Amino acid sequence: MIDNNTKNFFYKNGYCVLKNILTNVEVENLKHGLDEGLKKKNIQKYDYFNEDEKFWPYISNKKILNSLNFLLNDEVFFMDGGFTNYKKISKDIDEQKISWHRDTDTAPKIKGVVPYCKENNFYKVFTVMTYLNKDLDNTISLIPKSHRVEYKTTINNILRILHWKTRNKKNVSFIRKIIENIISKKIIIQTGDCLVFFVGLFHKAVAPKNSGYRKALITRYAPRSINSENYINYVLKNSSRTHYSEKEFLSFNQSLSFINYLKNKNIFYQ
Ligand SMILES: O=C(O)CCC(=O)C(=O)O
Ligand SMILES: [Fe+2]
Repeated sequence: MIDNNTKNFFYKNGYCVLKNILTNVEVENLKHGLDEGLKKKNIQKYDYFNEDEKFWPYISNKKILNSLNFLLNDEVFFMDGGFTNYKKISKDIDEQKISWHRDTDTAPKIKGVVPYCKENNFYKVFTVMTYLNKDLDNTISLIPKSHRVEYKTTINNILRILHWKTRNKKNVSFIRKIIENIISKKIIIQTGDCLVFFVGLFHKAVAPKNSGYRKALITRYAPRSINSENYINYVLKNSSRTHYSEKEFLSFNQSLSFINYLKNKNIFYQ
């Protein structure tokens, strides 16, 4: 399904797109599940997949798991994930208030540990994202190569910090636009396809041209390594996300059957 060129691109740039992972029917079912789940709770973002079996086959989707295993030359395990249903990200919010983030940003940086570690020059935990709207252009902005430790000392990173520091400063929006054009790349993800990226890669949502809710499934996987240990024991502990094997998590509805499901699919991290 994916070839060695894609693999090389992935290590070099920090991301790749897995084509044709979901059928139209699967997308529609997931979209329906997401709507129902969120309506019940009246929220826009939800982190507990355990409560809704409809998402379990997606988490253990063979095409995704095989692709990740091929990309990493290793076997991956499920780390965490959730779904979001953001109302139109307005152009105003996008251009003035948002700058790029890493998916490890919920935890404070620790030298040599987060978002890198002494053993690798990138953090070996991965985000898989898929969008469920057919009516929106699901655009995401990425900073290629920003997953690598060398990125810290580049001019590109200085420009990124400037962009971050000038959030909400209307009078420099022209300069911010120029920085965007220089350092980032916008890609549109088609429904049915999945974007995979290193959690250390800087990314940000881009306002769609048309309006609507932006429905996304975000899951994270990792092979067993010092980084996955750190991710579970440190990053997730410092974020609003909870690891599914924790005691607290087990008190949630359906958690035990979810864990058994993951064990059965050989993606339970223990
Ligand atoms: O919706 C998107 O495109 C990005 C979402 C994201 O990066 C996140 O929730 O961490
Ligand atoms: Fe993110």
